[in-house]
Amino acid sequence: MIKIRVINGPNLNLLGTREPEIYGTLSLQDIQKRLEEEAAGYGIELDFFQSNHEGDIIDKIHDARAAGFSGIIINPGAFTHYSYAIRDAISSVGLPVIEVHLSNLHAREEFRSRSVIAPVCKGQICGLGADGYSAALYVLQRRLQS
Ligand code: CA2
Repeated sequence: MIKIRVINGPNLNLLGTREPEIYGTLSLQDIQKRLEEEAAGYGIELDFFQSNHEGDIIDKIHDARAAGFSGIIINPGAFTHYSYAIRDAISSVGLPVIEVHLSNLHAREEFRSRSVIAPVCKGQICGLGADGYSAALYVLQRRLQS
């Protein structure tokens, strides 16, 4: 069975508690449940992870290949804009990675429109709320199952 790892970065554990106009009303647990249902429909196993710590996120990326994952969906949170360490981990893992953001990075503060992660990913989805995760899962399963 194909396995996909979903990694969420700092502060995303607070989803659904504040700033619903930017991030929507779903909690991270809601998003996880939805994605797990969709993954089950595709016959895919999902590992859903959130951390506020850069090193823990890097460890999950490093470990993904050995643990049998075929692809990664990542919302690196604010690390998106400055973590060369996460970027290096992604470029060394040798798995397809899709970057997802709930909000439209290009409609916000200028610093958010730059991702240091996007160049080492297959693609970036932003501004579509929780549907962005579903879109990333759809694309990965389509590519991995063909
Ligand atoms: O739009 C996204 O998904 C972001 O990755 C979310 C990050 C932000 O730093 C990125 O620029 C874009 C922040 C997530 C913080 O989420 C909160 C949700 C509710 C209350 C407080 C924070």
